[in-house]
Amino acid sequence: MSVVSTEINNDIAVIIIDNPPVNALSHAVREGVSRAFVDVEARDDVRAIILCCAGRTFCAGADISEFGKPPKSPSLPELIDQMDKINIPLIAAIHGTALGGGFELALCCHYRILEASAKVGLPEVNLGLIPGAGGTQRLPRLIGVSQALDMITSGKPVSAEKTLALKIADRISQNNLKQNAITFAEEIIKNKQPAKRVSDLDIKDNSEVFDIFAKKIAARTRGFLAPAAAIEAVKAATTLSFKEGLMVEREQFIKLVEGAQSKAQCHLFFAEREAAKVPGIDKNTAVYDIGQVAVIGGGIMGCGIAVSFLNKMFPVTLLEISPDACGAARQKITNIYDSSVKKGRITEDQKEKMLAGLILTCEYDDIANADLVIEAVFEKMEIKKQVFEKLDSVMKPTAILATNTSFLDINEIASVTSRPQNVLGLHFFSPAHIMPLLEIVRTDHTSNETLATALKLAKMVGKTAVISGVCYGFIANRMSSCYGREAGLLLLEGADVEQVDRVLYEFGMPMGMFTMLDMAGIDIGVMAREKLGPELYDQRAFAIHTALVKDGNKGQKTGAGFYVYDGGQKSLNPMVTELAKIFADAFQITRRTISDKEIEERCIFALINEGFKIVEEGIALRASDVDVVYTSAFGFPRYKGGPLFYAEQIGLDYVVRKINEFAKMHGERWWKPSNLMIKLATK
Ligand code: 3H9
Repeated sequence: MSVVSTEINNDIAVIIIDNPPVNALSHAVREGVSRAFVDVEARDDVRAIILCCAGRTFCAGADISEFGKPPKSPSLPELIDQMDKINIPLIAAIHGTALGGGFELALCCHYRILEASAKVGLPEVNLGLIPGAGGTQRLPRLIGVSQALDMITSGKPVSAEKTLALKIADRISQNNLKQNAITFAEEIIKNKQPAKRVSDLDIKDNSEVFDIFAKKIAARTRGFLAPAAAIEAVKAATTLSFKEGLMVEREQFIKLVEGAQSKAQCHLFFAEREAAKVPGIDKNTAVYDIGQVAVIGGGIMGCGIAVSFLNKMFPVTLLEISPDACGAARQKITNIYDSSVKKGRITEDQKEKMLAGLILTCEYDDIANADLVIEAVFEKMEIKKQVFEKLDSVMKPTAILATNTSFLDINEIASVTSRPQNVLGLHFFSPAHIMPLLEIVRTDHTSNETLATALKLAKMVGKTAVISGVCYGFIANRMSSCYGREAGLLLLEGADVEQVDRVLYEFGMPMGMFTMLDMAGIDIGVMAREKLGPELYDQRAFAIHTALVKDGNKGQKTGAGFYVYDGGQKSLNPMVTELAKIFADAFQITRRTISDKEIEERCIFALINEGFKIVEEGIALRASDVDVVYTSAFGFPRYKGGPLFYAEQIGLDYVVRKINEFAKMHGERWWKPSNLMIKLATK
């Protein structure tokens, strides 16, 4: 069956793209649309052409899986060039999302009608690219340079309502898009409205805007090449002819699509979707209906989790131990919403609607009918077991019992229930209502139905789900503790806090290790390690942390940690250098000058090695899942594709060689290379 068809309705041709699931502009689609235009233009009875899509959405852009393969004509720019020469009025009828090349097709049409729920956008920056089929030249002509820069460099889609205000849309369709598009076309024909090309519109030279805009987005886009390239291309739209501007756009696009960043970001695009695919679970696996959600514990995590569900209009009952604790939890949740209103993310009305779904209680009986309960109480096995015993006795038989534990053995937690098949980990990251990752931890007994329900739920609440097996720290925190261990050891060996932080920041992490610890509170890790046996961590690496906390230096919240915070000024805490010398002596570590390269490789290769071990042990289903976890949970630079993708790019044989060197220098306890990595390196 052809992916493009044409219907003739009197003097209106309707070209329909039908390439499930998202009408990506594959070669077959481009060829089909191109031929359809030729055929329609050859007729003498067609006076308007509608371009629309079947299925759930308008085109979601170029077919990303074709990037890196030999180009096949007609390319998208060739197709759009062909469309720009058509003199019959062209109308794009948009439902779902018109993204990237899909939106560029619509921008090349002369008129646009959008379904009220539709969105349009140019998300190419998320793939390390810029729009490559005229988007950087047409959009600023249509909506002005500032708005276009915003849309192109943020990649965020805009609503139909906004497209009307921006004059991207000529009309909004409340229902029956196709019929409304035909009515619109009839009006255009009747009024003899011309073929209104965006490429013919004037554009104002706005030279002063670009530098200001580049500065405004500098922090957010640090390290990414695409946003600066997008600014260059839009600038060309203001200084050059349309045709010359297209050439600048093309040049930038090709440079990016052939570069490492785009390959890394496209890897993550597919990895994030692959992560939700679990062998043995498919669309036929039964899922439980989740209507009511309960959360146990109104701390920061519990409240953030509650907000994640309230945001999607799930009724949530939050259980706390006393009326005072209930009041405090309600206040925390209200504060989160107040801050969202203040930032303009939601309206007061939306806040009220979401908060209306919240019930606070101290009685387990009040949550007995919930379909899902997520426990977020103190991180102590005895307490968690008590909670799960209670949940097992009160919750309805089909309820899913989830724990938000970051480290504890969920098999052990599940063992106190009579329904271990319904127990799993739902590990959110703080702040839970903002961070995109959800680690779904499968125990030895979690049923496929429970897992499939969790995967579906993750999608419903807008989280990127990754499945992890049970191990200490699961995927994210197990990797992170290796990274933290090396940073801590480096301090004893002679590096200073600022050097380690600078190197990691320059590598592309959002902040250095010690800045992060100061922000989060050093005491959290110190408390967690108190319960661990020495076999699970390197006491030397965290000796400074413990000593700092003992002295009341817990980080930013106490005015001092690894740094001292004085009226907004941050400086190195001299105590840390002293402690480093004392502990180096105590552990017989010789202090030396440490190069930036060693700091980077010690911290990053520790992550990589642990990541491969996690795959080797079957804790993660695949290497790309590890990449998704570390980019989503800890800000590993997306333009490097995640730790394991990055390792492949720099050469696995090199990484193995360095790890062997580290093993010789520092012992095999932490530096035994993963067998899987060795195997892959010698392939
Ligand atoms: C571009 O357009 C460049 C041009 O400027 C210039 C060219 C010269 N290609 O996300 P979902 C697959 S760059 C190929 O789960 P949803 C996806 O992998 C492109 N495949 O659905 C998945 O496959 P599977 C700019 C694609 O409903 C399936 O479709 N466009 C593409 O949650 C369902 O996807 C973008 O960056 C694609 N373009 O969300 C938009 N898109 O089932 C990227 C999706 O085997 N797409 N697939 O795992 C999206 O943002 C979301 O997919 C969308 C739907 C919002 C559309």
